[in-house]
Amino acid sequence: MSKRSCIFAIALIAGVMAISIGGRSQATVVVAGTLVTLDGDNDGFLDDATIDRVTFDVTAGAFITFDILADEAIGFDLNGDNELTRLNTFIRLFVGNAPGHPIAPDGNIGFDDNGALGSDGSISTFDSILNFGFQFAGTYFLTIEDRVSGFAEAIAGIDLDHTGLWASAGPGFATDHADWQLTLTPQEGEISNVFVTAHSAIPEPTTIALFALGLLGLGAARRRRHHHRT
Ligand SMILES: [Ca+2]
Ligand SMILES: [Ca+2]
Ligand SMILES: [Ca+2]
Ligand SMILES: [Ca+2]
Repeated sequence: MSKRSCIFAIALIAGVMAISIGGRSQATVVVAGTLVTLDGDNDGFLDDATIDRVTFDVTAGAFITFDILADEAIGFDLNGDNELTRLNTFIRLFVGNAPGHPIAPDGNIGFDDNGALGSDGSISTFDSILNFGFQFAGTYFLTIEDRVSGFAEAIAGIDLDHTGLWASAGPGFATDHADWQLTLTPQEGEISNVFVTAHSAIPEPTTIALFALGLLGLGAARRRRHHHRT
């Protein structure tokens, strides 16, 4: 390669890099939480488990990687809290409020159970990972549960027939709770307003979840009315 074409090639590569870096306009976000066992259906048994929710906003065209770090299966304290917990995550992606999206609010648009380890230090393929391209800007949410609960349970935030891994994790592992960490990496576009809704401190999750859903419905009705007026 001549000196001139070599310089041209370097300039071309630099230009491409600048474009791809320019597309990554938002930094990675890391959030964490803890699922707990409880008696959610009041049958006298602590055989139910909470399901956490991570809510966020994205720009149109955003492409996000959702990478879970949870299962401390082989004795590594991955999150550095001096205890070992096991969670066999299942994640679901829902539409929150994304105007123009063909799927209704609370509609499920993606999920993952076990997959690649990702780049977050996972040591177990029980950890979930999901890559998703968002055509419509708006608010979405991801639910994090142990194994697979019902669709409605993911929305309500509690698994009423929990058969999860952590309860039988074995000596040295916690049996009443399990920790998770989620890394949200925008490969394209932006992600913002990331927050976790934990159901662990709610005394009667089902009632309050129904109440919250009612409020959401009321809010949606108000928005619809307001929309008609304008
Ligand atoms: Ca129960
Ligand atoms: Ca991972
Ligand atoms: Ca730990
Ligand atoms: Ca899993």
